[in-house]
Amino acid sequence: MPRKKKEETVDGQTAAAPAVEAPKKEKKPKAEKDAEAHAQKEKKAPKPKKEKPVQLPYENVQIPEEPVPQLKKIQPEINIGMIGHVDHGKTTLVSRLTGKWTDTHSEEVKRGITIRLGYANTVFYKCPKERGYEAYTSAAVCPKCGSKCIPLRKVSFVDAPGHETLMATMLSGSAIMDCAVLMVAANEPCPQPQTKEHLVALEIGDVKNIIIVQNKIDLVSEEEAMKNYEQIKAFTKGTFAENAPVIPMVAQQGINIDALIYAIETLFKTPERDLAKDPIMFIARSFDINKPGTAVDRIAGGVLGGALKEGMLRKGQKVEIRPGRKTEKEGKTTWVPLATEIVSLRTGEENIDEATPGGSIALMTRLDPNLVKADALAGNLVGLPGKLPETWYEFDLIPKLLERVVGTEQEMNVEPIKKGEVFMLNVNSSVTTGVVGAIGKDLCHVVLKRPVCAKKTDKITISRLLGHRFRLIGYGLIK
Ligand SMILES: Nc1nc2c(ncn2[C@@H]2O[C@H](COP(=O)(O)OP(=O)(O)OP(=O)(O)O)[C@@H](O)[C@H]2O)c(=O)[nH]1
Ligand SMILES: [Mg+2]
Ligand SMILES: [Zn+2]
Repeated sequence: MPRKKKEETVDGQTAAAPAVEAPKKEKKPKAEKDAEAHAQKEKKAPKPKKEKPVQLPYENVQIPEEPVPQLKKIQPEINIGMIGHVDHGKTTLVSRLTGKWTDTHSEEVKRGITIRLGYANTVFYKCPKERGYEAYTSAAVCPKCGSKCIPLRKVSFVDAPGHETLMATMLSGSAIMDCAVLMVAANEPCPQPQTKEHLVALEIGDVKNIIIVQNKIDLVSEEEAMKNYEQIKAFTKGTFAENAPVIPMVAQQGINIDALIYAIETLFKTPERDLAKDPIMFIARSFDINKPGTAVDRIAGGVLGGALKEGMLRKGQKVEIRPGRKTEKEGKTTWVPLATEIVSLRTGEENIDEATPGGSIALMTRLDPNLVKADALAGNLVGLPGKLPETWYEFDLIPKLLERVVGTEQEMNVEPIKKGEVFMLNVNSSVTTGVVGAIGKDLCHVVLKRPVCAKKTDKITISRLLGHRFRLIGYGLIK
């Protein structure tokens, strides 16, 4: 049975949307979920079989001497997006794969939806005894036979929100995704509006390596599941997702999770990163870690959390933050770049000396903690002094519009751009709004509310206010 549609709005994402009290969705508290998940695991895992001398199914696999070799790399190698329509099971699947429930924000728990981007890492392993896809797991000890597994790779999931008002967040997440899993719930007709809108966002962002998960097959008959599968195939036909595998799953119970991990390990290769490039980090969060009343000489500098898009960052490096701090001078608002130094670097719970792209990282800096409070620097970029892309307060945009608005319940045609209309623009994990000024042939002038840093080759996604919500209508390049 399809779930009731959620209609709440979320602050900061839809400037013009009225704030409506959110209906609560019954989502189980984490502890209960974990306990359930655990019980489920115990039920599912067959008793370890008696060891008998079997021929190894893979010639190259060596059963490791104890202890099992550990992965050398502390940082995840790849960012896998988790995308799709609201409620289709993205966070549930991430938690199944990583053991982490990423919806921890109090609003998220209350509303039962994802609001912020969630990051969760895991290591994928291969059991030396199982055959084919059944050998793949995210457990160090094989849940099927109890063997010690061989670690393959550390990966990071970027869990995007599916709610229609949270496209800005999804778009900032897509800026760091290397590939993605598209979740489609089998108990609703496919495609739902954000199934389409997220797929378009990936296409614009050039994230073209995807796997489709057909989730919640426990809620439908085999016949309905097949009908839904045909809908998925018809929907992706002719798009970049046409040949993506479709894996039927019950994320809640981890059914077919081995097949998904196998597909990820086979299809989502670690991207080759050019570490010699100038680093660009997207700031997603910024905060002050000092307790009130900390002695002046013990105050720690501001902390910046986010993801490295390209290049490397090292401990001790001098860095610049752009667009920087908002300042008012003689009635004029400008943004001034900030300069600081990386005191230390962390990924997950571990300190590292240098960071490469993959997963989320945190930089401890010498910034005045007052500058970073309450995510004040979210949307900024970190890079080497003088090496970040230009800061734009206004620009001429060459728009490439879609034919149809796909994120609405009823698709509609994308009307031409009008002078005076307000756009939401996303680029490099940051979001701003802009007002359209003069319109020329194949371009329009846009004055931004907050400046953004972008190269001329960066695609800037354009969303238009339709009704109360911003809907993706295309992208543009700065002329
Ligand atoms: N029956 C069934 N329910 C599931 C399955 N996977 C997830 N659910 C339930 O579906 C609801 C939504 O799951 P979430 O993981 O929060 O969905 P989501 O896609 O992350 O939602 P948003 O982040 O808000 O877009 C929860 O109540 C889950 O327990 C499944 O395989 N079968
Ligand atoms: Mg979620
Ligand atoms: Zn095994």
